[in-house]
Amino acid sequence: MRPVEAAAFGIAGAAVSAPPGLAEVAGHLGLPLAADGAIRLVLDPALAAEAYRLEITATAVTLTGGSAQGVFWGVQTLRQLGPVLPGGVIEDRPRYAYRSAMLDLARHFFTAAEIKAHVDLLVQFKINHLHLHLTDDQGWRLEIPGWPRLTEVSGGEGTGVDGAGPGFLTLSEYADVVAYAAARFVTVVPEIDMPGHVNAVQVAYPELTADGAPVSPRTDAEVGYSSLVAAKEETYAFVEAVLKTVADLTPGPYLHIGGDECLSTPPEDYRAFLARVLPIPGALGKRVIGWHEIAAADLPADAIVQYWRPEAADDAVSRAAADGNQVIVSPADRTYLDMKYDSGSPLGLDWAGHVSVRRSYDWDPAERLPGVGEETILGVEAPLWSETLRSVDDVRYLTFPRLPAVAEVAWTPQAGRDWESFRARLAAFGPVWTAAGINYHRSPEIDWH
Ligand code: IFG
Repeated sequence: MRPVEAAAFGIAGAAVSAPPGLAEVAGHLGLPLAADGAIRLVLDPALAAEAYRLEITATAVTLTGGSAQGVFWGVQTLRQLGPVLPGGVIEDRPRYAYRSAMLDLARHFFTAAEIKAHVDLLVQFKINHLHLHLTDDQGWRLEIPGWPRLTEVSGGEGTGVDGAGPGFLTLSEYADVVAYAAARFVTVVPEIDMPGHVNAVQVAYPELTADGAPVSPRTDAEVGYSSLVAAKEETYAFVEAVLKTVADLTPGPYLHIGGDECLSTPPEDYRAFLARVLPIPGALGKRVIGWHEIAAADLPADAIVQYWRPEAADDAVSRAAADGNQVIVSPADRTYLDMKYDSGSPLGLDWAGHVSVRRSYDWDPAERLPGVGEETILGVEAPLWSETLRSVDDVRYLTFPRLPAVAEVAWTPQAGRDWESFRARLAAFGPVWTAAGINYHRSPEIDWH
């Protein structure tokens, strides 16, 4: 922002003037509409879709966006600048197109209402994708017509790491979440994890195990012990039915098929399974995303590899990048919101070490993995796994304030980033989150207002 050019401008009591295409976005300001409103929303297709220009004088605010989405991001900035606005001009646009948060519904289920409330918080930091981890060993959280036991059994009582359950999204609840997110320019990315992390599938449908024998439900937090059977045709009937249902329900361009921690899948079976499954999202009109282990298989040209481990390098990911596959960067040692902040954190895990607010902020995705440079990176994601979560308050304790840090990594070019500047700006959110009843972690790294 240029130096203050005019006296402060008070938002309170102002009205908004907007063309018809921006009326819904104007609604997010929570101010009355008026043709002569002092806050003017303008569309300028010459700007990039997510870009905006905010011009504030003593008497007026002009917010111009490349699309309604760009104006919506400008609205978030306007809201952050607070009720009394400094004069000046901001011209802003995102570094990466894919700016995402993941929520694990499998280990602990969150309702549609809780997910929608989460979206309201994510958009304040211009996050534009919500990855929903819908299935895992402990629970299956999305109704699939024709496969009722997936939710009746594995979305029922006693499922999840907390053995709480029941919990699953009906088709209409999922559609409601997708629509709510889309109205806020957030694309839902559904994940059906396979061929590993499938104990919940095999509890519901024993015919999908190697010997057809029933398996017991699991409420512990172990990983890597389950696998679909690559040699069984029933496996692919199941996978095709599920992916078609999810694709039909999801307007967004992505379908995530997991692929992580398949420690019980022989490597040649893993590759054979992926050879048959990786093309399915494409056949359904979607782009496939997988955790980075899928780079061991032959990838469709537009497949996206999501890097998640803390190691400094991964040869298969570098090779996939060299072959032209795009990468989502979500290294556990920087972006995993389920990592403890420090040894005092009452929630979270620590297998990737402690992740302080500064550790979530002070890194460059383009320098994180050899062979994965700026042009290869589709974007950044902050996953939140729910093994240690029992409530929305728990979600918010681990999410805030590190999600804003990762969101700025995904939005702001490296040259514009600075830890001291970020921590000073973040401090202003303390009273806002407290007033909103948001259970954030009052990190000692920040001089909260
Ligand atoms: N790794 C597993 C998750 C979860 C996580 C907890 C991935 C891709 C550890 N897979 O992260 O299921 O258990 O931090």
